[in-house]
Amino acid sequence: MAQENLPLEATLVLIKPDGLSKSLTGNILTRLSEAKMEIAAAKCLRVSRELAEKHYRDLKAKPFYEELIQYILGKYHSRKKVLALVCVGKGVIEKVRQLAGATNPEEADSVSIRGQYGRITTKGVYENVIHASSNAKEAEREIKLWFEPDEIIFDLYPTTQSEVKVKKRMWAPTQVAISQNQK
Ligand code: IDP
Ligand code: MG
Repeated sequence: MAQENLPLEATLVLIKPDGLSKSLTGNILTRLSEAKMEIAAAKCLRVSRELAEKHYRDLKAKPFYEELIQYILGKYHSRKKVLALVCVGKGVIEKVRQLAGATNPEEADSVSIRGQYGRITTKGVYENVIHASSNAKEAEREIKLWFEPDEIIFDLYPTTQSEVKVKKRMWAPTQVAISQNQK
């Protein structure tokens, strides 16, 4: 199908802890931008167990589930974080799946991101560098799970207004040395 006829879509991309540990961020972002998709949101975060479980809720019964959760939490890597992106473009869901390659890195096309940089660990985890939403329904669910409306530069989905009283951390009015201490 010609590119112009494809529907405008949004997809969630995660550069997983192995991708960050292997310094693949630049490479992956280059591939995404060369494929003419726009980054509409990005953040680097430590994944909580709750978020990991919600993200992988459909895989709970799988034998590799616990290892998968440990993997996305960064327990097996020096970089205990994930880079989460929302990519927007025509036919972007399938395009990013193609760039990512097959789930099993040993079966993935050798020029795909997973084929080039993924591996299967001795524990049997598919360390496949990148997550990409599999269809429009999943993309919506995942984007809403990882991002709040105001973190995305486009209004992708309908929003509502609600007044909430929240306690949140603010910058303290002092100047101190940068700390990488974990919370
Ligand atoms: P996908 O990431 O290609 O959409 P899913 O089936 O949604 O594949 O699985 C989510 C993640 O779980 C995969 O990216 C991979 O890290 C891991 N995974 C999937 N299937 C297996 C498996 O059979 N063994 C080990 N890990 C797996
Ligand atoms: Mg999937």
